[in-house]
Amino acid sequence: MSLLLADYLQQHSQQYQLPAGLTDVILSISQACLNINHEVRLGALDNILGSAHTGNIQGEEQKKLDVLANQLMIDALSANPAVAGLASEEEDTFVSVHEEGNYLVLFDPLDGSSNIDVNISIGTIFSVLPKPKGTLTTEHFLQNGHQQLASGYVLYGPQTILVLTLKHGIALFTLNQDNQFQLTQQNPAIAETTQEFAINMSNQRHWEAPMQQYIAELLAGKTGVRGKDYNMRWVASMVAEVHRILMRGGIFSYPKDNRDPAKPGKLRLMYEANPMSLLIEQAGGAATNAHEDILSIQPEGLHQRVAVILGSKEEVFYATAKHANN
Ligand code: AHM
Ligand code: MG
Repeated sequence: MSLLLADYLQQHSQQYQLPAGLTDVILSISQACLNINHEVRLGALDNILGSAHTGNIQGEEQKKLDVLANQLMIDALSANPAVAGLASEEEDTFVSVHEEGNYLVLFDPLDGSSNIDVNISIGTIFSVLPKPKGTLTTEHFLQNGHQQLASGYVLYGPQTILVLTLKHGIALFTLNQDNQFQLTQQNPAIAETTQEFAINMSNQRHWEAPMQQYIAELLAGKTGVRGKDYNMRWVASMVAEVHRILMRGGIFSYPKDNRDPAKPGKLRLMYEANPMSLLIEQAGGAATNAHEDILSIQPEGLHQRVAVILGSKEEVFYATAKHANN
């Protein structure tokens, strides 16, 4: 298992006849993540903690590291002629890169921003789409999640781990002492059943009735209709939650709530929900917005928000079915 990322990509691309240039795009993303990782590891030593005193288009306060990670991604992708354009959670609109490029890259440069300053796991999430013909427009990015050619994340945790799918299974790489991503696991399978859930319970009173009922059933444990006790976890970094689910199963939800009708959920379809849902499906799990598969949703805007329920199949189907008449 001493295969490095570049060798893995070459082998994988030959085996599955992947389109030219795709693996180079993955290498550019991984290079940006190495640079982000370097900054994350230095923290206060490189003055990267704290607020940037700016806001993004979604009205969220940006941390210094949000801004820096975004720039590192843009720099690495702009240097790759195969990239036609990119879209980021931190940019107002898409960015045109190379007219001749064949790929669009969408990303959340620094996921779990509230955890930056407290030294808890954070990550970078990415999605690669084919570039349709013609001068780049927003519509070119609004492809459903099934159209993704690749997706993945880098988790800046106790170890730095890259998790990648090119739609032929999943590969996990751990950053080694030579600062290179080394293959350490392939094709983890998410258990169909689970006794662990992740949700921000402080929002409970804002959820729709079916989600309230579902979580009440889990909390009732052995004495309730589910007949088993459940454990709860909430890291507040989606990357860390998805990684836990890949490793030991579970269900994660950031449901729709009634705080702001313009925001059906907190997470972003294009930068968070779609790339994570592709990984989860490749690992045998499921991902819905409580009504339909996330990957089938026709996007209407770059920064569109969506409700998310993902993880172990049986649990996701159970929670989704509760919303059937909603
Ligand atoms: P971010 O991209 O601004 O960091 O927001 C996304 C994060 C997810 O990683 C996490 O699941 C969720 O927001 C946490 O939200 P909350 O702070 O409401 O618990
Ligand atoms: Mg995020």
